[in-house]
Amino acid sequence: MSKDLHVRSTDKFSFGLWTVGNRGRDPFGEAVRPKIEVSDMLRGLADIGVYGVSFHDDDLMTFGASEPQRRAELDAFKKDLEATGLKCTMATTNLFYHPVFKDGAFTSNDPQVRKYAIQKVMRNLDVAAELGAPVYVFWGGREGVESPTAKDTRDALSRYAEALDFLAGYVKDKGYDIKFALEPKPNEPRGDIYLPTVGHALAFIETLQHSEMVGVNPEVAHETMSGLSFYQGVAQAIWQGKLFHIDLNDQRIGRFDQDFRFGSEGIKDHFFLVRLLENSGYEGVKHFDAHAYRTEDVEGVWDFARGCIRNYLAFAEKAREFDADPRVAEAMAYTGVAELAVPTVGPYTPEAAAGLMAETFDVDTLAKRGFGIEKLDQLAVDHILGIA
Ligand code: GCO
Ligand code: MN
Ligand code: MN
Repeated sequence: MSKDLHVRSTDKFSFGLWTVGNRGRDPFGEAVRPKIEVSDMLRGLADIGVYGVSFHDDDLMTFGASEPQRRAELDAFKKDLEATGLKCTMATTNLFYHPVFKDGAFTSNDPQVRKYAIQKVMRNLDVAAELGAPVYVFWGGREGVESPTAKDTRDALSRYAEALDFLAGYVKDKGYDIKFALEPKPNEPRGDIYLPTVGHALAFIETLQHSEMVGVNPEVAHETMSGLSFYQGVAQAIWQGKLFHIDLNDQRIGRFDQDFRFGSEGIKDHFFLVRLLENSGYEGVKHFDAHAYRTEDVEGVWDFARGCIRNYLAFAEKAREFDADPRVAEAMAYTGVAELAVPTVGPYTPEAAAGLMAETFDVDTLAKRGFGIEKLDQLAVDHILGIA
């Protein structure tokens, strides 16, 4: 019989409306399942222990609708949130679907499109504030090029930064309690997307006027598409105090953006990722940005959503068992994990420099040390496989 795993009160799981709402459309084929009404989605999510939901402006309010219609759609959503007890944990803008964004939004060559994009975000920031969303995500799927001749990348990045500075100014001016999280992706839909990886985004953020209110929203699939270690990207974001949100899903390396159920592919990677999130004190939501296989009907969508949560909880449990295993503590001590937490030489002073110069190192003896990492890593594998 399958083991029961329970959502803990500290588990803040969230789903985008577009994830369970995904109808299985792809570049080669039509929708394969019916639309799930937002109210049914929220009820279904609440039933499986979800804490919050996120939305694009157009998921909630019909694109181009009149003010009264937008208001009615928003009010209906607020009612559903209240009825289910779900929080609105993140908001974002659809700056990719409408043909107007075919050459980009903040980085379109057309200044009118750029202005329109910024205005679209401002309108949805008002909605985000009304719904109490603490994080606003920027995923620039159309910000990029196929041909490098089409844009000077330096100009594009300047316009990107200008838009974010302007929008941060708007949030501050309005007194909204909202932080921004940039979501990197290397390609798809554009041939090349600006800010392709967590590293690019972290460096770019430092150039922004209000960099303190801007962090990252890394996604498993996106770093994996780049052939990078998602774990290392997330760990560096945490180290820099910039992990404001996270998109959890799964992906095989070297493929198109697959958005698989969390924990269904990269088992070892996900074990270490969940252990990192659990042990680092990350307090943000655990946001699933994935969708069910195209083979699924609505029932399969809920199997998918339950699977995301179940896998996270399973990895969290495995990580706790791993960390509580005395053999792991012993192996870690042998490997010297804690030794790396000790400063090497401390801050520079002329005395410290002189002291270091006076030391001698027995390089041959140092070189003989084995670090015992095979043993340590195998313990992790044993725990993951349930044979520890
Ligand atoms: C993708 C992205 C999107 C964004 C979403 C929120 O590859 O399509 O992951 O799902 O996360 O638009 O900004
Ligand atoms: Mn994605
Ligand atoms: Mn995403």
